[in-house]
Amino acid sequence: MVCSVRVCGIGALCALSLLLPSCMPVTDGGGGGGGGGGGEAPTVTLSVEPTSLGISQGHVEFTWATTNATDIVSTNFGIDAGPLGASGSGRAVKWVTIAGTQATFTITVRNAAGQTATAEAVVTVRGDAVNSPPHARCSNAVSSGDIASTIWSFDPTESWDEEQPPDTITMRFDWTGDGVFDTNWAPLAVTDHVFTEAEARACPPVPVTPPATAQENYRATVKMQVRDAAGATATWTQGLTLVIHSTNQAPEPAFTVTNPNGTFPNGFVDASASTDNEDGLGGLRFWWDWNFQGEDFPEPLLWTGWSDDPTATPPAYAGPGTYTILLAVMDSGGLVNWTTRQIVVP
Ligand SMILES: [Ca+2]
Ligand SMILES: [Ca+2]
Repeated sequence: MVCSVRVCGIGALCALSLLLPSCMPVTDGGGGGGGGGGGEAPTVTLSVEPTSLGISQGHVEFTWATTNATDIVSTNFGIDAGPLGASGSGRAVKWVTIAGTQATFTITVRNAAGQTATAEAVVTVRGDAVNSPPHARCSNAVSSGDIASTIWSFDPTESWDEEQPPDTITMRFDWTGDGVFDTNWAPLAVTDHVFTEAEARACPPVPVTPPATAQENYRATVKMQVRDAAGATATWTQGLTLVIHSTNQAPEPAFTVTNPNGTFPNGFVDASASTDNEDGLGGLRFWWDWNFQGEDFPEPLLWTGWSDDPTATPPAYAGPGTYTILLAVMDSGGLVNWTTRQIVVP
């Protein structure tokens, strides 16, 4: 009854679709009049992408989600009736032909007690012959793994195009997200990749906090581009964490406070005394918390604002008191260590 349960690959489109006629659940009192304790009434939502086609026929992608439903009773877009399976959701790309200016597609589901619910989605005809870019779809279940041994498997075979069949779509991959594609154009197919150390080190490091001192993490942004027969392209991306096991040691942070009893910001701090087994000072980055209050450090959301400059100027403090300054230092391998000092503001 409510259009709130959705399964969708693109969050923004999901949210948007709540406002569009493409997502129109319909209540259907259904055949479940009596129902001997058959549980809650079923719900179903249906959305379609795109919501308009240039001409009167083409591929569209249906996505549906249900609650309390056990079976699909019927659809008018070519999905067989039958059990929903465990997920209560699904998708299908179908070739549709629209008579007139729009078509309404429906799905009806039911629960074990026989109560039914129906949802609708509408596709209109724009009346232009503009080629639409393909829809990039790819799945990969592994988000983090070791270089040289983890096999990442990317499945782009659900990519599709509004005008042309999937076997006309080609794909290519950029493993590190540097904009240089590492594979040639090829037909859609499951593609495996094992990252090398060089590929990992070409990606931005991710902070790793001790005691995981024998590990370096890097963040790869994999890009898969698909191209339709007319040359239009679309791109899918996914961030992966690549792990290198190494002997890298965490840095040893140290800093001095000048004018510790003065009123900041007249003073400044200097972390130039920080050291690292593998990196010189120039290979280190610095992060400050000017008023550390014993939070559950480190908080990953706080890993922003890294500076290459070991010196900094604290802000003005609110009033007299004892404050704790925390310095975190990250080396070129992403290993982080930290230390604190107290200052007295009179
Ligand atoms: Ca196309
Ligand atoms: Ca190091």
